[in-house]
Amino acid sequence: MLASQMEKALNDQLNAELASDYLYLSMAAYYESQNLEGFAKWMQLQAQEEFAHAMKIYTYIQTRGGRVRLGALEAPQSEWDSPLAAFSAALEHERMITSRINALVDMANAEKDNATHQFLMWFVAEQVEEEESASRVVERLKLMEDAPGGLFIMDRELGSRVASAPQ
Ligand code: OFO
Repeated sequence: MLASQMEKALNDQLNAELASDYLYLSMAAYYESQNLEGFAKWMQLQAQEEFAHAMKIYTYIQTRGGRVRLGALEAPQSEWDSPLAAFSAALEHERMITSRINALVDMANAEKDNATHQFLMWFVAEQVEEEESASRVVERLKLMEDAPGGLFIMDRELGSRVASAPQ
């Protein structure tokens, strides 16, 4: 059985993952508007991953006899100054999610909730990947800021992303 404080915090994280889904879908739409379809596809797949993260938490709350309660989602930002600005915002967002996950781990430890601690370890590892993949794109975009041709090469590369297998 989940302690009520933990249940509430996991529901909040479920909401944050759905907000991530919504944000990345908004970024996908922004890249579509810039005719960067590869970037848009990357963001659409990222949005799908975020939905899968949300469902992982949904299932865990249910499995532990908790109650899922969905909260409101704010409208995400829809415009950015440049392709780099949007990806930098994605990286910042992932850093924020990482700190949320770390706070959840601290709470699970404080409550001696070993099952939730173990559950969250998947998210700890996932956040390393999430930050690394966003950061790699940001760094490359910075390098090619004065060479717009590079943007189209990157667009092709990002468009080759494939959906990751459900975990
Ligand atoms: Fe769910 O990892 Fe991104 O936000």
